[in-house]
Amino acid sequence: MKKPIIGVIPLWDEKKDSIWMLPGYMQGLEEVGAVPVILNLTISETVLKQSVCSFDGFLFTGGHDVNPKLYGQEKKDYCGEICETRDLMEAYIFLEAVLNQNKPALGICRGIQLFNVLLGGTLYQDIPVEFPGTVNHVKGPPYDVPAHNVRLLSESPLCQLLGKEYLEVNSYHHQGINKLAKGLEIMALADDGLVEAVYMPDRFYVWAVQWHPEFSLKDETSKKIFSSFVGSVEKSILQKDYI
Ligand SMILES: [Mn+2]
Repeated sequence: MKKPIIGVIPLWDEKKDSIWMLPGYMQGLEEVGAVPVILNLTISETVLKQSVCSFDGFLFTGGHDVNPKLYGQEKKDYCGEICETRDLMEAYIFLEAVLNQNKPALGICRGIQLFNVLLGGTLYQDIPVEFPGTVNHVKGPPYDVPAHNVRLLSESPLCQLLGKEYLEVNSYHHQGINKLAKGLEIMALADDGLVEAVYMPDRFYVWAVQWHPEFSLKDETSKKIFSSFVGSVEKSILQKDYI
């Protein structure tokens, strides 16, 4: 069988005027049987339209803060840098590929925040300011070590996948979900109540996590998350072939 080809949203370095990529995203996908391809950072509708058709699934990577305008708020001083091109490009791909064509998608860090905003939810622009609590979500390097616990909701597909109720995760995010969007269901919560994983029950496969499995590829959990995504992409290809 042809390996699934996954479009990976590029990272953007404004200072270097460069797109770039963390190898963990690519390795994480490749190790479980996919062919990952870094997309161009573009808002060309022609290119995006063809990308949506050509790729079997999409990985929404970490990165810049989502523009608060998209959830009806002014950008506060403590909000981080934004990347308007990413906001536009990812909104297009999410709408066309995920919502209209039901293609599988995995969101990581910015990915979970973006999905929530595009579906009508809001974010904390800075967790330490707007949602201070007992859990440190903004842990510095090294990024592959656990930072805090999450509780997996027992009926959630993530809990079923991992077969446990508690998980230690890394944490390298200063924003997070405030108002949860309609259409998303919670799969994991931190001890302070912050949403750490979600999915869309009415889509073939849309999962997102607030932590970084791409930094912890040696963990079985991270491998299982990438594997469940790529497995669902394979299944979606088979289903289309039979229709
Ligand atoms: Mn966290």
